[in-house]
Amino acid sequence: MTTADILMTAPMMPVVIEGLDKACRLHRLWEHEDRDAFLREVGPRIRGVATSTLYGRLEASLFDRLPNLEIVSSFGVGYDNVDAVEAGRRGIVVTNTPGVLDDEVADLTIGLLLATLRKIPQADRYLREGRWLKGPFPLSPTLRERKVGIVGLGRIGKAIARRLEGFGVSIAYHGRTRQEGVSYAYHPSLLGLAEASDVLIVITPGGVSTKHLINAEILKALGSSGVLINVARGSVVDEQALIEALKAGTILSAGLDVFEDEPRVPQELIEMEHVVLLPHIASASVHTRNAMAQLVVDNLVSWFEGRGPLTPVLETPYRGREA
Ligand code: NAP
Ligand code: 8YV
Repeated sequence: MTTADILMTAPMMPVVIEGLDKACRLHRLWEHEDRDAFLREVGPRIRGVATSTLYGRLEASLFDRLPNLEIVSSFGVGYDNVDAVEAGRRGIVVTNTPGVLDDEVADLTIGLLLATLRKIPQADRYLREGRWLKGPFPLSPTLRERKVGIVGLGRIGKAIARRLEGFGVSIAYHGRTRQEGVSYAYHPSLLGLAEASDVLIVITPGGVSTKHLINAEILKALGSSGVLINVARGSVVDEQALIEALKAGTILSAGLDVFEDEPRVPQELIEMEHVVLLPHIASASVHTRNAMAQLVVDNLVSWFEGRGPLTPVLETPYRGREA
């Protein structure tokens, strides 16, 4: 138990609430009608924030209200919900939840890829609607002999690639740097990877540096038998360009777990039969979400016990601190 005051901006999983209730003094911002007055009162005492990618962006203006803030512990490996550069400028550490979700997200990605190619949700609808009684489900495209390109061969990208090896497909990747210790073909240009692939799996971080990386030109290069799988962030794909490409047959189909304006999904995508759409569930099993939640707690506890953060993000590396 530490004496630290921690602010939670919106209700998180029970593992986080119960863990922080035990470990420190937890303040629940959402329970206060007059949040402004509440922040005026407790803001100067707050030393830690627990937040989640589920709640949209944690505005840097909140930092102004918390002058003694030391650490932001964010739920999710992606942390485009927190202005980590501004946090770093102010000496605030940001932590995320890497590693504990790699296998879950990779499993779901393979499931989404197969569902998209073999039209599994469409076939399920076909049976339920009684259409099988009138004739067999039409033959589908295949994963056989496909060339898969992974955009972002990081922790999760590598877990996806390892699974794909078992499917006997060719695997290549693009990122800003060549990865050590892998034998997959490296494409320094995304356009080059798209031209060489007929499946693109996108698993980069979100944020400004990857905004609309997948645009009309990349989709054209992927080609008319090409399939796009996006499990990264909606912002990485130009959604309007994707809709146009799907309508025009510039690419064959898409499997999407993430969207530009979640939870709103363009009606044009919803009405398309040749796409598979998921409500951002890649890490969403009880097992994995609990592991992520525990890491949110563990980062705060470790920090306030003077052991430093467990998983600080790149923009706020831990360089030790005064006891
Ligand atoms: P990671 O280990 O940091 O890997 C990210 C990879 O993306 C790196 O290989 C990096 O390589 C590459 N990358 C970064 N910026 C790039 C750019 N501008 N162009 C091309 N490649 C770029 O992260 P991770 O743990 O694998 O997670 C990746 C992302 O997946 C998260 O940030 C999150 O957005 C997303 N995600 C989504 C879900 C979901 O529920 N759908 C779940 C978990 C994660 P270089 O630095 O060499 O470019
Ligand atoms: C979660 C994610 O769905 O970790 C990420 O970056 O996108 C997912 O694991 C998300 O963090 C829920 O808050």
